[in-house]
Amino acid sequence: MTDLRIADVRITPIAFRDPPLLNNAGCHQPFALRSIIEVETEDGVIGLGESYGTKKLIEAVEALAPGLRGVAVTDLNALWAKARESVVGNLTGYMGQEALLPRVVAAVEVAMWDALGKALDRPLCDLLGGKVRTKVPFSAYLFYKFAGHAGEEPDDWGEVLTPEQLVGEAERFIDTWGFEAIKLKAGILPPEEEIAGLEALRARFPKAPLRIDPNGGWTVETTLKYLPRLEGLVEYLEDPTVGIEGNARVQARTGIPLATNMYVVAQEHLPPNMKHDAFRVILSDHHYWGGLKASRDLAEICRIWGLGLSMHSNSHMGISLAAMTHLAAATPNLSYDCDTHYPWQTDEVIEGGKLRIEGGCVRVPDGPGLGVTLDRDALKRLHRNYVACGYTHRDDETEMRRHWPDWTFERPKF
Ligand code: GKR
Ligand code: MG
Repeated sequence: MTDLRIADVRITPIAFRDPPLLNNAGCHQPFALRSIIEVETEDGVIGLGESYGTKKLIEAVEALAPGLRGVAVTDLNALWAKARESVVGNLTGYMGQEALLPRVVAAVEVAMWDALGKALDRPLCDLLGGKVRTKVPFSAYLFYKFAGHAGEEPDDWGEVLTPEQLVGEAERFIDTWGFEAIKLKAGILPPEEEIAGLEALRARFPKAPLRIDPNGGWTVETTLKYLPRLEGLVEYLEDPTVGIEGNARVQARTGIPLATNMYVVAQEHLPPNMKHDAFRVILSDHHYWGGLKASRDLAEICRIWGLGLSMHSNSHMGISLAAMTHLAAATPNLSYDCDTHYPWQTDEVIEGGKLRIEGGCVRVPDGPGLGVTLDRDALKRLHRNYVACGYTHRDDETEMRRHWPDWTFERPKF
């Protein structure tokens, strides 16, 4: 075997339809952005990755790409070193280099792993430590939503703003995909209404593990006020309020584990988190933790320090889902069902269409590497969407005001 050196790195931005889902930052726009990364070796093996579709990320990967020529696909140290030079040297802006660097590394790193797996004819989970499970459980990710995008006809989910509508959404999720755990995205309606929604879900699904995620939308005082109704109702409470210290004040008053994908998002946040005992569950995400190797390292840190581990998501396609599934399959101490937005997306960029979710689980794809192949016609079509929609970043706040003109972003809000 050759030493699998990189000949070329390409990134293609794409956009796909996304429903008007609500969160503390506003409303999803009609199109979600993503990018598809290809790492091609000198032997012509092509590894795939998927990441964010923001202009900053795309420009950063494009700036890094030429410097990766000749680097072995196994050389993650070289990837980090070159990314550190490239990102620090060339980019500043709203997304600080600390946040951008691990995102840029992750975007390319997954494609390097995929190329290695394809060259060795081994599935990725074998290279990440070995498969401890053949299928990975995901949760039903419920959102409040508008009936349709501003100025458009209602979509086939319709409006979800009341407990009854929420139960209807959950029924469809569970009937179609068989999920067991249920997550509710919160921080939009007054907490009283959202907790009533959660209680309605409990009444309809007495055994389902439940979670609620206000994305820092509640004050400490509001969270403390509602703790008695959440005790015994949720398996974890995700980012109820703002910051490590604010959440530590909540954690000190409850046995419900607090979980985060907002305030422990890099290794340097772990020591203050342990010091303050803010979050007892980390929602990992290889897209911003620096890739699959860094996420395996994070899992080890969680194991050593006795933290629970679950997985965060954003709107995504099947390449990300395949990477999340391989990572989860190779992570022994994954203690909760993972998040995924995948059911909300109707489009796909891989051959064969959408990956199947059955019994709430995704089977680890067969085949080498990630086990998925790029559908080049779909890639072209979704790239045309990207050009046509003209977005350069996600803007939930502006989108929200198309529906509720007086709405303002506040965190905490309630
Ligand atoms: O898609 O609106 C959304 C979510 O709110 C997403 O942006 C979050 O990053 O799913 C995420 C979360 O768990 O916080
Ligand atoms: Mg969250």
